[in-house]
Amino acid sequence: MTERILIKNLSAREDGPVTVAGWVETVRDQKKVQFIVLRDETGAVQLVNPAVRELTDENAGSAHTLAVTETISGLAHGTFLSITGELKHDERVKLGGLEVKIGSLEVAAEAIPETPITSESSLDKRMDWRFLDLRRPEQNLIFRIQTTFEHALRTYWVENDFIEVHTPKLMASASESRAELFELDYFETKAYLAQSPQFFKQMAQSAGFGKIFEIAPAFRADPSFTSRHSTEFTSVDAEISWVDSHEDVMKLHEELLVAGFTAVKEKHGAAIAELFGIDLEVPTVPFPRIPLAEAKQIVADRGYVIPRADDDMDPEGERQISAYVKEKYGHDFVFLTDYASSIRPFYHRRHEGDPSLTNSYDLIYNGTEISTGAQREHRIDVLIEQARDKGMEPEELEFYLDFFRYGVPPHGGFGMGLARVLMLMLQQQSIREVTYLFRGPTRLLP
Ligand code: AMO
Repeated sequence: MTERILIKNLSAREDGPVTVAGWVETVRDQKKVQFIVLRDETGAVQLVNPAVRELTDENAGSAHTLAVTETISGLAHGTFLSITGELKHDERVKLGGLEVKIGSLEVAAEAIPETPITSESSLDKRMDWRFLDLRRPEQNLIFRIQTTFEHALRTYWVENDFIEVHTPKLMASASESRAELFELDYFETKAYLAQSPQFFKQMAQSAGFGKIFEIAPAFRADPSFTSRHSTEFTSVDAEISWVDSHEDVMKLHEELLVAGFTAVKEKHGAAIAELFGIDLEVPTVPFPRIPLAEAKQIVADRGYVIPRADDDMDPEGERQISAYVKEKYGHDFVFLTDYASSIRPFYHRRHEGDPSLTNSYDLIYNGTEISTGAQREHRIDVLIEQARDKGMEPEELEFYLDFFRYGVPPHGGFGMGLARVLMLMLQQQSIREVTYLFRGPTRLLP
């Protein structure tokens, strides 16, 4: 293992010998001196080499230095190298106030000189060369933030007695709807890629697990090319027993988000401000809650009429209601609640006195949906009736209905798109920017 010092730790070290390793960001090859900006996963540092261009009588012992100079002259952008040299703090150096004078240099992996992408390249082109695109500090930060965010959620869950489950992604039936379903050959039969862990989250309630979570891939055969859809995404899911209504699920949801945002702000707040120009806000609880019907009215009063009146909020409606909530409550989040049964899946519990409405919500963050949650229907006879009502044959759902035949306590939960949270948190234009490797209708590579 190369003994190396992370570049971010150099500033705290005293002047003296160090080894650093990373890839070449720039080379300035001047007549008398050469500069390399070397980057690793934590930062960038200037390396300097007094150029020895030819061997003379005076520098007869400098064959090694001559070789280093020649190597640097031939370095391509992106080449991985490690160097050992002398660290020197010098406030005149713009980059971090320090530089390392190269003693020895080892090229670990050469890059070909043609750079396929530049800062001007299109998003699609950058996706073609994602591994190079990911070398940018902004990209590196995104995945550090994702790590911190997920860790904070897990810490919350572990401290609150949740069990982590890993549910299968190969299924015998659809989990959300027959639309947007990937079907594949599975030996003598067909299988489907899980659109959500929905049924297995609910199964855990019958298994007596009480509170569970999962962070895992979900698949949707969605042919659209929007900035917020992918055919494979990471779904953050939780499900808990003994809820009285969707209100209990919303409480859990907002507490979790506060835990996640607090951790991200603490650890990366300064870097987010520096690289994205954003002063990240940790949301306050409770998040505003607005019944969907009321939200549509608010949006209509602002002059935007959702094209199909009985439909879900559309993207423009989501932007409008978020703008309203920001103006009125100064909040970036809003729960839209009590969706119509007609636009919700059969497993959502309906209102006691009004079965046209459900105990459900969507969570909107800065103008875009990041999550759906609900109390579930746990009474088998009502559940079967609701499935029929949606044109489903209970026979197709036997394995699922069996959970309820043996008892499932009242429960509820939510599913949240991880990339959507990151995209909106960091004000990115597309989930492609915050997805390690995006999958869409025309993208299966790299
Ligand atoms: P829903 O279908 O609304 O609900 O999905 C939950 C959340 O997952 C994210 N999401 C997506 N992200 C990227 N690309 C997609 N194609 C995509 N589709 C969904 C969104 C969305 O809000 N079983 C329910 C959840 C539950 O009730 O527990 C479900 O899957 O952020």
